[in-house]
Amino acid sequence: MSSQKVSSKKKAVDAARKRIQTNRTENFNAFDIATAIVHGKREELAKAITLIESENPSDRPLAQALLQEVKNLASGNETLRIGITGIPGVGKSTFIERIGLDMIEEGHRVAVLAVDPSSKKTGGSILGDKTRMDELSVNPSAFVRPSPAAAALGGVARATMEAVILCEAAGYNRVIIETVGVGQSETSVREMVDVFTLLLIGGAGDEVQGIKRGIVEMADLIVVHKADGDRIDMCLKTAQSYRNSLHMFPLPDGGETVEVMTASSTTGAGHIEVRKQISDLTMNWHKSGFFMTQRANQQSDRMRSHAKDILFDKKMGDPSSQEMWDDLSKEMKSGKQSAFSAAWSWVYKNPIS
Ligand SMILES: Nc1nc2c(ncn2[C@@H]2O[C@H](COP(=O)(O)OP(=O)(O)O)[C@@H](O)[C@H]2O)c(=O)[nH]1
Ligand SMILES: [Mg+2]
Repeated sequence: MSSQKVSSKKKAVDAARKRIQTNRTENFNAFDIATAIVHGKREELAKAITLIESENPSDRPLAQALLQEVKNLASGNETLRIGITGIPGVGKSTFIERIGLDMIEEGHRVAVLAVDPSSKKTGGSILGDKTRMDELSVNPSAFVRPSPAAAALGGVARATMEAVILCEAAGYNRVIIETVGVGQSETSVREMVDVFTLLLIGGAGDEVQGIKRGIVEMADLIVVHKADGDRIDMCLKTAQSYRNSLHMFPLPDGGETVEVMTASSTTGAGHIEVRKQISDLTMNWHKSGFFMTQRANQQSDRMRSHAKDILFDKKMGDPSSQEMWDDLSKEMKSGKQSAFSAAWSWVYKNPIS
């Protein structure tokens, strides 16, 4: 190695060492919490998730420092993020409990998170009924976290994605996210998982299930659920009709056919097949490179959305901007300006010409 190269390498090492040292002193708490998380301390993980869910702006610097420390320390082992969606009552929680326990039996560690933007309104959470995940939530290889209480979907989605990162750093190599089927929440979960699974009820049409066509198109895998007892035939028929209609859709970006399967979480029927399909999809995506491409694209999208938030907050931080916001907002409400033109004027301090 030339002496020039040696000296530039030494400089890089010195710089890295200095960075670590400053992080240790300035963000001592973050470093300690991150270390505890990486060592699998559940209590610290739960506390850290509470911190990242906080809507208090003064908690953000520590939350960000913590996420950065976790990133520096985490092993980077392979993980899989699975999204489960479907209308309330379709059996998502029951399905997740069974698939979670089966994954643990296969040697995985499983974290379960929820995206439920309605939880603040109803005062509850979709995972609040722990009886449905009572076995999983006490399993030492599982971490079950109820929905964050943040009101706006944006806040819930950001907190959930950050919770995924923390759970993975804590060694949970399978992260399952449950979402209620209300409009935008599916889209935001789609953007944070590798495999997006839609649960359907046999015998009920799309309209009855409140399923929008767009959601069917987002799915990597469809499971007609509660296929047990006298519902089996109906579920098989529903599965067939979805298979027929999916022929008309283009293949998803990953290039793999969307399988429509039937399963019961009461009897366990179909669960082996569902797990196999999830692992086949993942394996094929790893081979084709789609797995990493999708994650990279998801990260770029998040960077963009963080940048939007940061820019907005930065501008709002200026008192004169805030005043202007209030004035424009009054004008808009009185019908003098459209929402777009008010926003434009606020950003450019000039009306649209
Ligand atoms: N027959 C049958 N009932 C189920 C199955 N899975 C869940 N259930 C029942 O469906 C109801 C709703 O389940 P839950 O998991 O809370 O649904 P979620 O709202 O989608 O999370 C509960 O009463 C479950 O016991 C299943 O595979 N077969
Ligand atoms: Mg549920």
